[in-house]
Amino acid sequence: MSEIKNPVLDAGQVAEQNAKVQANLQADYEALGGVLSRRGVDIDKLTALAATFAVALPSWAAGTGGTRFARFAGKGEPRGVFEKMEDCGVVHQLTRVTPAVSLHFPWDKTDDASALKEVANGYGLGFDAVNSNTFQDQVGQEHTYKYGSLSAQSGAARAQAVQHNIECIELGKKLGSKALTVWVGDGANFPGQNNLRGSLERYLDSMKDIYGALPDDWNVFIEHKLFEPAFYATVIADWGTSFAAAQQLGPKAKCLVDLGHHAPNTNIEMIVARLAQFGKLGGFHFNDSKYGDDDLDSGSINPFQLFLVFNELADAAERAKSDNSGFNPAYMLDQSHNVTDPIESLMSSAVEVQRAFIQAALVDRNALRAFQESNDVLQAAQTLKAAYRTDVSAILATARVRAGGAADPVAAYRASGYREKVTVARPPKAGASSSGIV
Ligand code: RM4
Ligand code: MN
Ligand code: MN
Repeated sequence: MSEIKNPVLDAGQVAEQNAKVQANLQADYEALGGVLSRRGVDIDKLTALAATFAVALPSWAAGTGGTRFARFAGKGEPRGVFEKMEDCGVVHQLTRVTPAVSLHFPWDKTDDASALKEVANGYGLGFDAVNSNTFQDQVGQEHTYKYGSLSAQSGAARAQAVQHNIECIELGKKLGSKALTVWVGDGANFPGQNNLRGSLERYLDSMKDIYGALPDDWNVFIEHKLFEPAFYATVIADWGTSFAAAQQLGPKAKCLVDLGHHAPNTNIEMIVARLAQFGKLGGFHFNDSKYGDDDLDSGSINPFQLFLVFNELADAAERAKSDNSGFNPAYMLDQSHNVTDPIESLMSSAVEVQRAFIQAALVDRNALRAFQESNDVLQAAQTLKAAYRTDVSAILATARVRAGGAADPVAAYRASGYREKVTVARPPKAGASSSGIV
């Protein structure tokens, strides 16, 4: 992980906060170390593993989000991409698990990519997948996306959407990104509005043009979503369609799983297992959800589901290791913060995802396999629960402190007075791109 040459917050102050809780943390770590050693697990190895974990931040989540009804702006919101990077810098400085940002164009468009890269690097940040946006019209845009973008009936609208995606790749190349994520809201609100097969054919034709513009070492991630804004039929509604599209396009095309983009009760961990099995798992947008694309903080509603997703990822990683096939899905957050401070939500979500990663690493896979083989259903289920029930907070906090981060990121953030400071430094500016999801 690259070092933080230009920390946003005063490093001395973070260390001071850590010192206050160091004795308690040490005691918790030793106690947990004892529990784990009885299970044959070396706590320091797990802590070292925690330090390897990374999840990218969504630039659009640094501002306060909103709903279909309203947006209640927060104080000191970032007014452009440079200020978004500064906020992401805070998240990374305190958590040390978010060394990259996923940008969204044209919201984050800049004429000075090298300046952006330099500023980001100073905060220890690089760039993960870039996201295109053809789900809303932009000022001065020639053709509307009201009736679709990559799948629109209008050839001119389709060409414009393709062009925008190619432009995203160009911008991403300048920043060091290696992937483009494509989510389109295309679909129909009424039966009969679209020819269901024709829409997907047009989408695939457009995607072929985008695919053709990918550099050799890039991927394109296809993000499915069940519904919204198309309420009757969405073109890329599910992982099956996403998978078929990725197959048609070629090896650089993979599927992206946004946890909130499924019907309630969908078995998402099984989708993850299927995509991994067939080499098409590109990455994730982590968030949590109760009903739909709620974009709530990761692990806030259903942490067990998050754990089960990571359990499948651990299984896939183990298999890839044994056959040397390489397994490296992109981890990104995708959330909308309507009632919390976005920086606090991003920090706690990043830690929750890291927690699921470490809990999944605690699963005794040999025991699980043996219980599965002997059809000992109860003990197989208990093996997963034993890992899930383990409170690994002391491991995560120790990994953060060892890496220079905060034992308690939210407490350190509040003590820093950062929000108060940016509230003064960032008076609202007309036309500022504060938030993506409204
Ligand atoms: C969508 C989807 C995309 C994100 C937008 C802002 O629902 O999740 O990933 O780019 O929201
Ligand atoms: Mn998403
Ligand atoms: Mn979404």
